[in-house]
Amino acid sequence: MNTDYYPAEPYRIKSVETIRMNTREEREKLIKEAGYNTFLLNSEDVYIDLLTDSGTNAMSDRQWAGMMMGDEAYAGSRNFFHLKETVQEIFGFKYIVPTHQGRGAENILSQIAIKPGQYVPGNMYFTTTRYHQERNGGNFVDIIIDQAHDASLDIPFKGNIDLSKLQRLIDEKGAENIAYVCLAVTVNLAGGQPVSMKNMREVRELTNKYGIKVFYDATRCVENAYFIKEQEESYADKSIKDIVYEMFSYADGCTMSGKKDCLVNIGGFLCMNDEHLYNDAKELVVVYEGMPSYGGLAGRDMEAMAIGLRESIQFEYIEHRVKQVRYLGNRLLEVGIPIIEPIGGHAIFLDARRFCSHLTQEQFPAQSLAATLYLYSGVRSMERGIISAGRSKETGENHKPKLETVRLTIPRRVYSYRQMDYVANAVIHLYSERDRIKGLKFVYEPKQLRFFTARFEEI
Ligand code: PM9
Repeated sequence: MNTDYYPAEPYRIKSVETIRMNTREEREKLIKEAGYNTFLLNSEDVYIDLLTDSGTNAMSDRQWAGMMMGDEAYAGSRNFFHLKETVQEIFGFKYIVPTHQGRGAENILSQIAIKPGQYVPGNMYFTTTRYHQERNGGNFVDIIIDQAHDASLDIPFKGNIDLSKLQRLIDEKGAENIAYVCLAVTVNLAGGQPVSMKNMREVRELTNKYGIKVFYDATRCVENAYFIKEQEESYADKSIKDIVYEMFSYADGCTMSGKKDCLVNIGGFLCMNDEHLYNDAKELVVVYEGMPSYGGLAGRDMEAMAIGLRESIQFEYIEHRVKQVRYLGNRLLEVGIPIIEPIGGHAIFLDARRFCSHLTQEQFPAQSLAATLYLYSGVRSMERGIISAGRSKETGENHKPKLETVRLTIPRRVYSYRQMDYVANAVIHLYSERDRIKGLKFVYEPKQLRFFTARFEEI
């Protein structure tokens, strides 16, 4: 792999948004007021915003032009048909139900495809996905390969499903008690790690034997396709479009947060091939989102999503995207900063266990590291560790994930390499003073998805 090659931006900039750096004294006050939770900071108080790559994309001139072509009819908008044709062509599914964002699709899928008490195996959990599965009586079971939980292990396709874990679950619980396999491409909380085509094919073969459905979380599927092209034998000469198509040929459907790989600021959808499931989904989409031809979105948003999806499968775009993330990661690795390896598709994950080795996991090292990075530099990041993992629905105890990380998430087409340098220098400086990072405790703990709104104070 040639990691030293960082392509220049395959776009030029015609609209800019000014960002401002505040003082350390101001930030000290602001992060305290925000309860040491970076989600509770105002965006205007942030210099470089790496909280998330969700909905933070810069849209192209063509997407903005498409916004002006919005057909805002209540039913049967032409933009829906454009989106439907685009998704059918790129993913190959028969049916598509638009939703306001990814979790809208997860809500509907979980309700129509899970019977209370059933198991939902997946390649590591995602917060909103698992929440909807559990809310509908499902039991999430992590069947990702063990190596995915080891931050420093540098092996390809660390998002793969462990087929023996899946087989064991089928043998122990019975195929009829498995709602479906939820396969995320890429795996966000494992560090944006991809799944190989071989693994997707094998999961399909195994589930076919038992008649078990497979739904993909397609959120970052184009990034996954890039890794397949770069690292999997026999895919080097295939187009990203062909790789994406083959990936989804091994699935029965998918949920999609368009806010990531569809290059938009809002939107999502649910896809499937099964007509009965589609009819069930249509009945629910009118309850939670809107007509099946808009699903909580304006016509213009569906148009921007259709155009963005096509742009995201352009090789020049996705190569630059993945390499820019890799640039930041390699700057940190060069000087020995502990991060999840290999570098994934959408973010760099600082390994807070090693970064803050003076703190225990119960002292919330990743939460504190994210807050302190903001204090030092105005860079906003996000905790992805014990706080995000939440509590077990059975025991009420904290889930204690092996990966205790801070995510520096790179928005698409937004920041320059020079801004990545600023971030790298800030992290390197903080690393040299890491023993000053203090532990935190809850002062407010929400019952669900607590990372969004929890508040903390220093121990
Ligand atoms: N991901 C992220 O920042 C935004 C919510 S958490 C701050 O990573 C996957 C793999 C996601 C995801 C959102 C969703 C939900 C599903 N699957 O945010 O509802 O990364 O569009 O999508 C976020 P929505």
